[in-house]
Amino acid sequence: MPATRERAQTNGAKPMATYLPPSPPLRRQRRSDNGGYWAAFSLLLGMLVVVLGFVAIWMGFSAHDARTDANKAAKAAASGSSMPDMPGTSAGGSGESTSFAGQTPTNADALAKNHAALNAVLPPVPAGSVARVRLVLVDKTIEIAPGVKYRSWVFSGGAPAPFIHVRQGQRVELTLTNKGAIPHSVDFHAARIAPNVAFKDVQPGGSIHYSFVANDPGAFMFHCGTKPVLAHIANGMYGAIIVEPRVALPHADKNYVLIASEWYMSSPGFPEPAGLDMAKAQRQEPDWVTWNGYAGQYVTHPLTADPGETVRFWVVDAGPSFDTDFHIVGTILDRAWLNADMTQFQRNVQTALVPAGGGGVFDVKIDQPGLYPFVSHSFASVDLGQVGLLKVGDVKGTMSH
Ligand SMILES: [Cu+2]
Repeated sequence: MPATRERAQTNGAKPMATYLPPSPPLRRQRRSDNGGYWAAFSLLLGMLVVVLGFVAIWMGFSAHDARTDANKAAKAAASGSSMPDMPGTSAGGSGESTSFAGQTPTNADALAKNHAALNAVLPPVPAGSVARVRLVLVDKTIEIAPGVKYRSWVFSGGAPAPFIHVRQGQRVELTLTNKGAIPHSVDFHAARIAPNVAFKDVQPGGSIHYSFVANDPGAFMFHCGTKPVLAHIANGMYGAIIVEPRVALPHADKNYVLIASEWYMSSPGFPEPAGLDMAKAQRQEPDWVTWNGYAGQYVTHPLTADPGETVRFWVVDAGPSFDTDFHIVGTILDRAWLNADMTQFQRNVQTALVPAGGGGVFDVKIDQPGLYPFVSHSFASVDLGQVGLLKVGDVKGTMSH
């Protein structure tokens, strides 16, 4: 704003400087031009008054705008700091949070190697017409990057929750038990069900049961839907339910599930675990972005395939706020079921959008052995940890992208 004001004042002043008469070279000439000179000077003085008047009015409006902006900011900060008392959550709201992006302990490489990467393989579909799903909510400290600990709220022990795989037409019988300290709930995107009934809050110690028929095939998110939802998802309360189409898809040799999510931290996460920085989450300034909850885990422990195999990625973006621009370096997605619409696919897609709260299914068939990074091609996310490797064939070494 100061720059704008300066520009406005300069613009206002310039014409006046331009119109000021030059010093007369001769005294006689000056005398003879006296009347005209004073007339011009009076005119210019009048113009100056008008210009300054406009500047004053403009500055008045600017000051008003600044006050409005300040009030808005104060209100936003207040809403951040009025977070309910929730374990593991830092209210934030100052707008001055420190970034802990990329900060790991000095022995991070060794820790990354020793870390057991989350098994990304899609589990089998349970037999029969009913899939029973039991989710238990717990407060738990987990690791989200090498040596970086986070006080999470998670379904059944992890962020993401264990993958759920059902077949189209199966009835999902869901039981949620809340062993956490505050109310939680579960919202299944694969369900067509009254959310005020099924997705309602479950008090600590309580349970809820509901069922739905998984009539829509695709890769779907589920998450805690308790307010503020931003905090509950950011704290790790999300997972994926894969609904296999009734009519078989083209054959795939490998099926992997990838869930994208961001982490917003109140501290570096070592030596003490971090909690949620709600102000960062509101500003969408994550410290880490991950595949399956842990930064870079499939760089150290790549997913694998043999040359010529078809690899299917079931990708869900849990957010809470970032989209994923799914891309595999060194190849092209042979089939892309965009938005997990399993009725049709596109061929030969370079990058596919998976929106926050959405899913997509992507096939690649890679003939040439090598290391193929899978990323969100929104590269800030790669920088923050959302990168993994698909190792095709028996190749040595690693790479990051
Ligand atoms: Cu929750």
